[in-house]
Amino acid sequence: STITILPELGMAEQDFVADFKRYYSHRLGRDENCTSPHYAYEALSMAISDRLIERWKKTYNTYKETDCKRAYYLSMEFLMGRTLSNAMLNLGITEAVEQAMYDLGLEMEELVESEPDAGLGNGGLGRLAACFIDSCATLRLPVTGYGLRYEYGMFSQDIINGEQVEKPDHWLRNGNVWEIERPEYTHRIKFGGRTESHIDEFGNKRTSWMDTQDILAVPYDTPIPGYRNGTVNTLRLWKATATEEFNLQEFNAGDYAESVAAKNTAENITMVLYPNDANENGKALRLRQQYLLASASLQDVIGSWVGRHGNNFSEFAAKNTFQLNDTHPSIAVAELMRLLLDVHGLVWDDAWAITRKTMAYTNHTLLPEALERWSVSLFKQLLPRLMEIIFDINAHFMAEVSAHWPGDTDRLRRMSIIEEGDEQHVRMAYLAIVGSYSVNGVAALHSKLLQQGLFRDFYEFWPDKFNNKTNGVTPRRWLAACNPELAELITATIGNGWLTDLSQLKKLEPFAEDKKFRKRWHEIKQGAKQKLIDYKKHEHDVDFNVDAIFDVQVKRVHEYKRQLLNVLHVIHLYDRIKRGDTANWTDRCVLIGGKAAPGYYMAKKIIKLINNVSNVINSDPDVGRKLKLVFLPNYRVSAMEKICPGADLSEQISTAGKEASGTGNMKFMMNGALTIGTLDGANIEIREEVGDENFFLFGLTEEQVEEMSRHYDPNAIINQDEDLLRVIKLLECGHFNQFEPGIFDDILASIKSPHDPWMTAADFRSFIDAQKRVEAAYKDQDHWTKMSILNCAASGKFSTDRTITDYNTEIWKLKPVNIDNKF
Ligand code: 26V
Repeated sequence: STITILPELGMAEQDFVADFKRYYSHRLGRDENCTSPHYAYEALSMAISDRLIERWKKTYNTYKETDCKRAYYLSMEFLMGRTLSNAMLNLGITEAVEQAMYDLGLEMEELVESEPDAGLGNGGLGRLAACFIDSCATLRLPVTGYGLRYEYGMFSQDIINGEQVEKPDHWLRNGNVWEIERPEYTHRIKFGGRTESHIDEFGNKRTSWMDTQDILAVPYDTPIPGYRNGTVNTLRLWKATATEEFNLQEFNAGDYAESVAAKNTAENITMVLYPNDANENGKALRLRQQYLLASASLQDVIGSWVGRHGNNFSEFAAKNTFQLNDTHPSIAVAELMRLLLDVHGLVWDDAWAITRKTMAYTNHTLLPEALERWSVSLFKQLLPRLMEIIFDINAHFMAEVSAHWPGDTDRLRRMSIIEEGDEQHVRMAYLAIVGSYSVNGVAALHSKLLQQGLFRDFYEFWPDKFNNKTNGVTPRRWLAACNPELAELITATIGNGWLTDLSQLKKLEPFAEDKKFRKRWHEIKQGAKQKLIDYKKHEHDVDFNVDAIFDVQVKRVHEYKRQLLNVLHVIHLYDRIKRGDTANWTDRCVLIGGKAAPGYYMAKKIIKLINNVSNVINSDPDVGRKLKLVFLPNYRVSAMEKICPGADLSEQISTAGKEASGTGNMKFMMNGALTIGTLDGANIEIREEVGDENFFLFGLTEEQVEEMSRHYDPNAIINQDEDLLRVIKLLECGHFNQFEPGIFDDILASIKSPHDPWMTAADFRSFIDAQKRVEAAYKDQDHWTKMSILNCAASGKFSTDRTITDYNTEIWKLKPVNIDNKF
């Protein structure tokens, strides 16, 4: 055969194939008798990973040599999903590799599908971290992600008898070819023990933290390639291990089993991701996780600082900045103080000045139940030295506040990092604000509400600290990789500049008027819908209809996100069919997916309701093709990659003021879905970008929600709305739970409660009306396609390249670093 040179691979296809074969047969020990695609996936990933390593080392060394300012993204969650396709895309070798695999008789899709998701996150916050580090590498910014290497990621969701059943996600069972263990960068982490103080030779108080039970944090690094630019950044995840394989003392005393068991206690710390995106209050293990992340990451950065500068920290803040992904890693504020004071001998004022110039904090939620508070007694027991430092920080801070507002004791009480009460608590958000130079929200409305509500006192004190950074998503994964047909059409139309400058999608706008272009756009959308059907067919016994509106809501299940409102609309449509009110009907297929926190009773009830309603509707011959409702089990990153290209309508229907930003809304928009949504989070900015005529707006505004909550009367609303009354009556008479009496009573009660914070009944009518506008619009397919194109064309703002550029110019102030290389 002839030699095919694949320039993108930097080598001949034959050589790449030889690498693949060598890994497959020699490293993995498989041959043609092996039927599992997993090993071919592994061999291929190893061959590709080889192509990243040189660039990775080069990037690492360049950062070191140029001594550039660097940023560290501290996050308890990195919801990475799969790596293979993304690595190929960013290296620019997708087609070459596909060709090579094809020539070997292997089905690329099968290999890609055999990679497990790295589900090391709950939802929006974790996925945002993953998109951020992709954009940092693409923008050539020297940014390292620091997180935890959970042995078990986000649970896998089964639906049994309509209910969520959680299964542990042992994602590392078959190894992880993308990571490299680096035991040489292990750090020691202290827990427990006690402190002792003395006065040093210069009259400064010095404290030792002693008699601690230590564990080790071992880093595992994953390469993060930029988009075709030679940069390969690092995601460093910590695994907890025991200090010594065998505790010799106990071993010699004959307690062999005890000493091995101690290893277990240590390794438990990074065993499992907490699967809650709201309250998990007071769990000691969670605090241990947080401290491990903060301490190991800071020791890592300070360790290399000291290696170069010794104990001279005068330039530390100028060269290093830490972005805290919510309050989860905010104990880093106190840990940096401890390291500077106790380990490196700085005095308080110097250490504090450095800390305050080094830390930056992002808030991701206004929900009070998600705001972290730790009981002082637990804190003291687990981290006595850190607790002392927090009290000291607070004392200094309280003095600052009283100097500014003398005699205002109420303000002192309100702003104190320590909340008084039956039991004292540490308010982690306040620690983060006091200890950092930047505080940001994740969408314009959210940032405004932080300033006027939750953090009002702090905003008054330090207005300049506060800023907004509207979220985004990476267009590589969320358009180029997940929707190659659409990406190809876009590139053929406007060139490929959009991949690194998403604002160029604007150039698509005039093509909305081009009939041929619209036809192609529509074909691609229909193709994506068909693919989604094919992918779901084997799981669901449902007769999908590719011409129906694909109406999609996928996200964590939470009352504020109002999956319930969505179901009420579906029940209303069903009711219309049953009573024969189907003139001018538009067929609709409603897809809902998402996980509930295992302890979240109402969220689990909502999942059960969706499944029960789905069973009734989908099996009713009167309904037929007019309406389908499907619950998509085990929603995760790799599922969204298949779902978002096939969506017509994106449901973003949270109660106004409750969704900080949303990012699923952006993925759908980029893929040409239209949004039905409230004036909440980034929806507001999406609507601003695309124009009201291309967006289905409904619902109360945040102010109206606030106002109405003072005299909310859902029963009056229900009684005055015949359609809603009928829906409620269908639920009340047990139409969807004939053999399970009473199971939806709590849901009904929540809708009817004057204290329902989510105001589901209040927005029902407006939602139904907006859905009617959707149906009318969908009838004119050509016009719908126009709007679909305009949505994609207007999505440029929602690239994390823009978000990260904003973080960098306004907060981090890093210079891009060019990695020159010969590859
Ligand atoms: C809180 C907790 C509490 C303790 C247990 C574990 C845990 C895990 C996560 C959280 C906070 C979740 C906050 C969150 O995910 N916020 C979402 O952030 C997205 C990215 O900024 C944003 O788009 C969503 O609107 C917001 O809900």
